[in-house]
Amino acid sequence: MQKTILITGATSGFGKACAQKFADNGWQLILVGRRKERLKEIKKELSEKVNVYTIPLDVRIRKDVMTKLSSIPGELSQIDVLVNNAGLALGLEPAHDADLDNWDQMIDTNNKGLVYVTRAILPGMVERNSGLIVNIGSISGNWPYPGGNVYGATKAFVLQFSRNLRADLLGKNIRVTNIEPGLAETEFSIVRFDGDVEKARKVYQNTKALTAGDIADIIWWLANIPEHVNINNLEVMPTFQAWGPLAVYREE
Ligand code: NDP
Ligand code: 8X3
Repeated sequence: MQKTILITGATSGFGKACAQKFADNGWQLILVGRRKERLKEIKKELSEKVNVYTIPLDVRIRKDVMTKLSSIPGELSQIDVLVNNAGLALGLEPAHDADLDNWDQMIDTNNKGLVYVTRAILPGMVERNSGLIVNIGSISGNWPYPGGNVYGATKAFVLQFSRNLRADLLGKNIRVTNIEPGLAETEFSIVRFDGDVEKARKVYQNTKALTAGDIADIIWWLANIPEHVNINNLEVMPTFQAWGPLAVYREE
């Protein structure tokens, strides 16, 4: 039987690359994102290969998540893999200068949206006693950096939520993996810097960041390892990224 993957945040970056990877391998796709035009374009391209169902949806709106995800057509409703990827960072200001609306949006998307989608899809997986949930966390959930304040905290939540899902699902044939990417060139920094493409470009300048395809390849691998193997957590950085020393403030 043809397998089905549901990807949130499928209009760009990791999510879009993941849609392409699974379509190339014959999986049916359910693609979620806010930008309808992008969903339309991706559907047009990928439905030449596979069955594609798009859901224009803002994952922050609980009622819409529950309604739209419960009305997926029958032939697609048995979801084998859920990729909770929709998310964003907004701003890089220190906490005392940060915009509270940005904080709200990150928490609402990266955490509340992710748990709504999980809660909508998980009962079907439990009923079928089968499934894989891939949550997209971040190295920022493990390693603090200036300006990472709420964004990093939302990703620490994703890590702990993933582990707690594992605890709840013990005895069931359902796997949960938290992937924690480091520097990866997508639209992430353009969003973080409110559309400032030049500032975003500098983040990836003169280095070799991860690509969206690298993360899609990892998700494909996770979907294909034996069902009795659960990768709990997978932190992945570009070779050209590592930790610096701890910072020490010194008076002049
Ligand atoms: P992109 O900006 O390229 O993609 C983000 C995706 O999330 C878009 O498809 C966007 O779609 C979707 N999205 C954002 N808000 C919502 C919402 N409210 N409802 C539905 N969809 C939403 O960035 P990435 O591909 O890099 O990011 C994907 C995930 O990876 C995020 O969770 C990010 O935090 C995480 N990550 C990114 C890293 C990086 O360096 N790039 C590193 C570590 C983690 P639309 O706007 O159409 O709704
Ligand atoms: C994205 C990686 O280091 O910019 O989650 O926070 S980082």
